Amino acid sequence: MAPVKVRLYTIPGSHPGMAAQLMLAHKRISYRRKDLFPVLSKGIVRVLGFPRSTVPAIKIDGEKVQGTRLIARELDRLRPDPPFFPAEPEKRAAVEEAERFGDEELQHPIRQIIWWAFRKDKSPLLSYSEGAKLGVPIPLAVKTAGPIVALAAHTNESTDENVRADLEALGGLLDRVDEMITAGTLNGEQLTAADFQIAPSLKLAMTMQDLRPLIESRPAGELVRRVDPQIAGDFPPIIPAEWLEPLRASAPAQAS
Ligand SMILES: N[C@@H](CCC(=O)N[C@@H](CS)C(=O)NCC(=O)O)C(=O)O
Repeated sequence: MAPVKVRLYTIPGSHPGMAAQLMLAHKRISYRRKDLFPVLSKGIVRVLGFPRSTVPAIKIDGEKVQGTRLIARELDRLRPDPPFFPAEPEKRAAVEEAERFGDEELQHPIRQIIWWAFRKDKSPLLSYSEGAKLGVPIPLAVKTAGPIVALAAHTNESTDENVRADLEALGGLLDRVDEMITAGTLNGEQLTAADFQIAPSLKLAMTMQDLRPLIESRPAGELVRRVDPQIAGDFPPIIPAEWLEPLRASAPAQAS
């Protein structure tokens, strides 16, 4: 296998960024990681020549690949073993649908909720920056993060109204994850691109003390423990109790 030179551009704590790191590790591809500041990342990845403004973005031997789903396919092409998708067409279609769900339906509400929380309270930011390589002292970066947090919350439309709606819908999204686990599409014998897509979103949500107990006891929590996305952070309770009511009500009954 010819060695490849891989450079990953991400943001500390980014859940899709963690998906890319998990996929690279699964394929045993070594890479150099460049952490970017949220919001500023948008301009930087464009200046680097990527077609869109999002991370993860990777350069593989100079070739630019952006977005978790494209990255999964490119890594699978480069290193077919272990595969990210089942060979059997029906099973592959189910995994691809799970991966799409993770990317298009689960990823963004979690992003909106976490930026909403940081806008209310920046003090937990330091815990999320563990291991970050931003090129400046992390305590300084955190201290001066106010405008970046405000902009990130604004561009992600992390309004009270949207976050309340996200929390109302979250129980249904978690049910979908649990169903896909029960069906063997997620957390099956071999981990797939869908597991690597979904587990980091769940993990980021579980950094919030408000959400952690409502996820960790589900099958979704088992998936997170197995995949073990390295997203640091601990957010003390901040979500109004009434906003959590629908999610609490939708939680599966605990076995006694
Ligand atoms: N859903 C895409 C995009 C990921 C995404 O939106 N990443 C965020 C950070 S978590 C970002 O780069 N936001 C900047 C922007 O929206 O321009 C993927 O899975 O690659």
